[in-house]
Amino acid sequence: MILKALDSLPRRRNKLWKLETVVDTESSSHPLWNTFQLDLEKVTNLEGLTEVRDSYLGRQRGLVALEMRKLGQFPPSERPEAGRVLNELKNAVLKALETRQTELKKRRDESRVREERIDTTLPGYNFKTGGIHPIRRVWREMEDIFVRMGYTVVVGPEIESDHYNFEALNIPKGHPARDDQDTLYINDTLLLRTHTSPVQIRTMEQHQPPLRIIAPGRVFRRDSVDATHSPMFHQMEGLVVDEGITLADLKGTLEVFFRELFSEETRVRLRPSYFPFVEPGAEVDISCIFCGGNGCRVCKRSGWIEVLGAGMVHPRVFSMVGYDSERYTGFAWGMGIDRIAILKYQVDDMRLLFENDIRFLSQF
Ligand code: 2NL
Repeated sequence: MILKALDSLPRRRNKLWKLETVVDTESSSHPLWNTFQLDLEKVTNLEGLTEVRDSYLGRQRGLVALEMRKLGQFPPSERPEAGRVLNELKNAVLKALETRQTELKKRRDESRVREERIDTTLPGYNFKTGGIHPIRRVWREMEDIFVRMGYTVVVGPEIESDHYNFEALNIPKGHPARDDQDTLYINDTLLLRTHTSPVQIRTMEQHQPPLRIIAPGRVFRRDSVDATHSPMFHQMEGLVVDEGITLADLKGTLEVFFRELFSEETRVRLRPSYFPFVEPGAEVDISCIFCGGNGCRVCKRSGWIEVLGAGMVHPRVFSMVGYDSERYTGFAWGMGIDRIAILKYQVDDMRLLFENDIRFLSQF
């Protein structure tokens, strides 16, 4: 193998010719050499190369082997020379095949690298991520506002006793609120809580005033499902107990809360109402968050939207948890988280909140 002096070679795009092209391969003067070279030139892949190798170097039918067998027909004086030429042919063929094989392998590897290359600049797969359910979003926002005002979040069991759900809240046996029609009973004494008030009762039993707590959670009623009812919904109750707490504290607290939740313009009004566990009791309205109080479809032209029930804790409730009702007063309220979510996102059917249809949920 002879390498030509590099500077004697033609240049192409400032690059040297590939070394293979300047290798002065072994050659042969045998007539088969030319046909072999022509065959070799036609080869474009490794499979084709194997065919050419077999047809020339195959032990039985290979053209070189056939020539070897013909050696005996030469006159003895010419045999050594004919043998040498044939050997030279065989070596040249071997060498050329080897060179071509190296080239073809390299070409195959290069094209595989090209074809199988991974384009790391392509954008990734766009997979769907979960979102926060609208009820949970509102729940968190409401919690955040009260926590910033110094409240503590308390939780308790969803399965309650008759005592904590009703008795301790001044709802005696025979009271309409205890009706089997409304409450999901498990047995004579156990039931699914109908509000989160029992959590507040339990907290009062374990902590002395002053107390500032909110109790969010799932509550259950024996209701059929329709656009405005669900047997399971979410409630948040609040309770403040200290010396000198008045109804004005309740109103001020709710004003701060709703101005934070909706807008600075929101007004709050209390209308007298009745709940067994408060006295006095009130229904609380806010000025319509859609029309600002001018009257629209949502507030049914009244300018007000009812959002919760509240009142001053009944002295009997305090006595039952062992608080001195002469020394302490407190306010309490309860509101539906689902109802606030429906208002805030203008959902017209409560069932959307519980069906978990991805077309609905993915909008949040
Ligand atoms: C409503 C009414 C209300 C309370 C809940 C309460 C809790 C204790 C003591 C006194 Cl421990 N009251 N909670 C008070 C008034 C109303 O909820 O309509 N909620 C959706």
